[in-house]
Amino acid sequence: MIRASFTHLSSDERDALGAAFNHLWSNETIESNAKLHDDNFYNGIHWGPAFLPWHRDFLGKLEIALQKFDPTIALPYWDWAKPDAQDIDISPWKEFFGGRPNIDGKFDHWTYSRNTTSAGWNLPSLSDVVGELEADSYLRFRSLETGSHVPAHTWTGGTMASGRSPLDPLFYLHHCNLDRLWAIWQLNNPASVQYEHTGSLPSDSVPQARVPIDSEMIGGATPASMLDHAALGYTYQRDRELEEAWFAKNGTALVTHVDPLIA
Ligand SMILES: [Cu+2]
Repeated sequence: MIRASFTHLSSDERDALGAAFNHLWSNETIESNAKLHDDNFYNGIHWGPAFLPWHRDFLGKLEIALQKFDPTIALPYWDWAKPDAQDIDISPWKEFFGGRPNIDGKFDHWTYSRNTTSAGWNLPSLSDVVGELEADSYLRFRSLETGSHVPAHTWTGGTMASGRSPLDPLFYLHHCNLDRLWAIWQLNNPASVQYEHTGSLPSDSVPQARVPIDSEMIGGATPASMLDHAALGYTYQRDRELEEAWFAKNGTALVTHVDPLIA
């Protein structure tokens, strides 16, 4: 499956995605995701090395659940560094996610809330993303947990800024974009150590998130089993704007997708 940018979905694809998400709301998968995430918020899934592989596993399980309902679905990503993705009260965001008041979207009956304004937060820019992708080690790259990861939660506000953030469908598209950036970092740094639980960042405040590569994270997956996204059954769409922004700054090529034959 190829995970695409939300803004690139056709209206039929959006309808299918909305129906599948609503199925997971009805069967309480969304509620159990919110509970799992909230219960373990300070227990090994954030503020440490396991942040990226744990969320990759969490999204992978969600995507499989969506596909059980409709096998044609791939989880899309919220490419918040692009100008057409920085306002959720315009099309196609509004009619899907309901905008900030969560009205007239596909999830009006869900129980998440959002702030009425961005409260002064800005979503990351392409140049912020390029800067994060310049990291020369897993340790430095995973500092995006306190970088690009934060604004989509706080800019959206409400439920998204809480431990129960998986109650807002935007959560999954936001984390899908982070997962995509991790995949891009991996594709461009194949010679780097791909995961290390040693080494620390100032934000490493949860010892349980220092999961060794072959040990189980919350939910049972190991970091090792999460390192090859293509082996997990999905890839990402090519991102030419990001490639161009990288080239303009670094003068070298950035690979943004696995298969150069797939545009
Ligand atoms: Cu999280």
